[in-house]
Amino acid sequence: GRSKPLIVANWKMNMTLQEAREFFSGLTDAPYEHCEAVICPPAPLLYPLKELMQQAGISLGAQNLHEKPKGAHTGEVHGELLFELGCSHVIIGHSERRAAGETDEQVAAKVHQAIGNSMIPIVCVGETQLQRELGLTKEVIRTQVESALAGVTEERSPFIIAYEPVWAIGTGKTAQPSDAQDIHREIRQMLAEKKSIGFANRVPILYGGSVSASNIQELCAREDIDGALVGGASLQAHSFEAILKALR
Ligand code: G2H
Repeated sequence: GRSKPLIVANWKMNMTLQEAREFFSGLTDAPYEHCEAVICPPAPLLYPLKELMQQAGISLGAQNLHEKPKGAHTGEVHGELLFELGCSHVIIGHSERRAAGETDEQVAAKVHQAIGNSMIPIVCVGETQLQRELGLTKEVIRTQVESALAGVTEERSPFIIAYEPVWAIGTGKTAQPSDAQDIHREIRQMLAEKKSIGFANRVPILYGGSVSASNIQELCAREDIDGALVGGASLQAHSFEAILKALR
C-alpha cells in the first residue's frame, strides 16, 4: 500500500452523542501523522462532532447520501448539506445497504452527487459467501466497480474503492492478505481499463471486513492495499488507535 495509509472508521448505526464525545476524550495519540484518518458517524452526529474531529485531525465522512439533489424525499439527506456540515468523504454502496435493496444504478447516481458536491466517494464492493462459492467473485466485483464508475464524469475526480468481502464483515473472518491483494490488483486493473492507468494509480483501494490491530499491518504491507474500512474495531478509542499505532 501507500506510505500514508487511509483508515476509515464506519460507525454504522452505533454511538449516542454522549458515547461519541467519550470516544474523543479517550483518544490519546491524535493527530496521526503517519496515516490519514476518517470517521463516518451516523448523520445526526456529523455537525455536533465537527470541532472534536478537527481538533483530532480526523476527517469527517458520511455513511450515505441521497442519489438526488435537494427535493421532496422525506427522511433523506442530500450531498450539498453533507458537504456544508463538513464532510469530505462519503461511503456509498455498503453491503448492508445493498442487501437492503440499494442498486448499482443508485450507487452510480450517489457517486455523481458526492463528486458534484466536492466530497470523495468511498464505494464499497464485494462478493457474498454464495457468490464466492459459485466462483463469481471477479464478475460481481467488475459489475459493481464499472457501474460505480458511471457516476465519475471526469478523469481527475476523486474516488476510493473499499473491497469488503461480505462473508468477512463483522464475522471475525478476514480474507488472507494475499487473497485480498489479488482482488485489489484486479480492481486496479479494472479501473485502468475503464478510465486510465493514471486514474487507477491515484485511487486508494481499502480493505474492509473484520479489520483490527492484529491484521492491519499485514494487510497494508501488500502492494495494492492502501488502507482499511473499519467497523467494529473503530467503536472504541483504544481499539481504533491501536489500528493506527500498528501502522507506525
Ligand atoms: C465491514 C466493516 C466496516 P467490520 O462492514 O465497513 O465492518 O470491521 O465490523 O467487519
